[in-house]
Amino acid sequence: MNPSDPVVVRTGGQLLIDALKGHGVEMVFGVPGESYLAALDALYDARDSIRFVVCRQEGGAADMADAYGKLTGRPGVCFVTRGPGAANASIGIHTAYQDSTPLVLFVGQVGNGVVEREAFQEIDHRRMFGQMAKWVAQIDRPERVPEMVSHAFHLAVSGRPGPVVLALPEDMLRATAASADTPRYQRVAAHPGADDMNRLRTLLSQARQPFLVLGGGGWNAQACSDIQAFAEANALPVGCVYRCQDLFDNRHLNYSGDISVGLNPALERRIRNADLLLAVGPRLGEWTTSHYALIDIPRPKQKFVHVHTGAEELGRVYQGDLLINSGMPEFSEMARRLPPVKAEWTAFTKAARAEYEAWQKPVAVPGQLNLSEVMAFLRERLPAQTIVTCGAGAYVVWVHRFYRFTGFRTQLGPTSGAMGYGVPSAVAAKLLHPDRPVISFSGDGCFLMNGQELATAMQYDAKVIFIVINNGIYGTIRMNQESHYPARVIGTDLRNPDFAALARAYGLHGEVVEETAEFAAAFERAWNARTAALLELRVDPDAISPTATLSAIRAHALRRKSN
Ligand SMILES: Cc1ncc(C[n+]2csc(CCOP(=O)(O)OP(=O)(O)O)c2C)c(N)n1
Ligand SMILES: [Mg+2]
Repeated sequence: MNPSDPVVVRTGGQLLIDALKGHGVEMVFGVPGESYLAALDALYDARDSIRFVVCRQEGGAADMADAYGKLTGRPGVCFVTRGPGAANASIGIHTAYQDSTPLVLFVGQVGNGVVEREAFQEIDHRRMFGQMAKWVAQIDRPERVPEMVSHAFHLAVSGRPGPVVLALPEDMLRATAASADTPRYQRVAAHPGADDMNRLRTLLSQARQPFLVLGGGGWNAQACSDIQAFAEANALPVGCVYRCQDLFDNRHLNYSGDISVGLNPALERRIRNADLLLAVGPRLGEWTTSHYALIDIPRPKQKFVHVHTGAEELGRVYQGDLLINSGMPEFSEMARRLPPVKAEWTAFTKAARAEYEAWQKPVAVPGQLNLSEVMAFLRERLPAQTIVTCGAGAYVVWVHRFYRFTGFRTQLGPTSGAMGYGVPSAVAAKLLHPDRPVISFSGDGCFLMNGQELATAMQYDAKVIFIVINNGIYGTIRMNQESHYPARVIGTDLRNPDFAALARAYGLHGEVVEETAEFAAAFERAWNARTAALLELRVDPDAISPTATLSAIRAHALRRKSN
């Protein structure tokens, strides 16, 4: 409906779906529930403009909505039922919160007439999602649907982007009202002031070893291109934080690596010895800062400039010489226009790049299948527009260290370290970008947290290549177990299904790869398969990380204990 059309009587469900249309939504993810049948019925009428992607578990649906939000910068939309559906979806809401992803979760709710009786599947979603979302509300009256959906969309994208939850009592969805639609939402963002930019330029001109750190949410392709121009004009070395490597083309000569788990010691030295740290976008969380040890708290020893989309984040952990509250596109555009300083650190920037390239050379590992070689192959083989997704596990370190992300939104991964993200995010990416190759990485543990979404890939013909790195253990936890409690293994051994056969049961192409030399041909078969494909890579559990084997970690810990 057009906002200027005469107001007609509609159900709450119709008002809701018309509001989504008005905000430009064209794809939503969900698992149905009887609590929101009236909204589903309105989606039936809107089926030509809004695609409802039906998923197999709400955790998968919420992860897909998160991936959609990351890829488009517009709120990903997810529909789930009350109580159990909402509980399943919560992992994706938490991820969206930590990743600053715009997302709106709609939860069918018990009717207003029975609320607070602990009716069937009833839970107060405001309390349930209180700490996980920017705003949680319940729309009790149909006439307020347009207003509250508009508020939700504004909030999801503005300031520090994030998730919003709206509960929908089922009687409200069926009740009628004559409310007008609202116009489409707008994003609200702060801009840096002229003084901020002057001060930044002064600090830069006084530096000898500056370092630019990129991260966080709220970026878009233009902002990335602007920040690249700024880095080039000032010859700045650039690092990207955990899960944000795609904010800067890793092939670019100013790129010097990711600042996250498995940090290159040479890069760590560069950051410690920098005299100016310019952090644009990241919160500088625990995984980025080697458990808050990399940068001094509360006052970094380097001159410190922090730019963030949320005013509340500035000064939260790190005090600075210059704190700028700004959207990423707004800051990056101003940075591009800043007259460059005379950069006397070109040698520093080149050296940082040389260290990154050395760090990317494949390493020797125990076993027949070497993940560093596999990543080196994929680095050459995959086209630049490829999207690579990961969940959480030790396997991710191989991807981060040996692959090269080629620019904005070629990477999807949860800053929250939520396992199970790699499969659903890849399905959403492929549905959104059918022409771009999508490669999904999961560990054997990670995969089974959302492997059911292979069915969604099959149902919608999303031709993803799923790569499962099977080491037979919850490797990350085993590694920590051996390091803190050596030779006392508990709860980390896995007896796995035949993943390739499982993929075939879903109707996909599935193969097992046991040796490095077999990978290239298997990959080409997966690439050329008619359907999505799954490659199960069997790796030696001892090859837990590129820097240490599991047995060495155990031996070292035992020695430490006996001393
Ligand atoms: C949802 C969730 N549950 C538990 C964890 C804790 N955790 C982090 S990594 C990991 C093991 C991952 O195992 P796998 O996917 O096999 O990868 P590997 O570490 O073996 O490479 C676990 C259990 C988590 N991060 N997320
Ligand atoms: Mg594993």
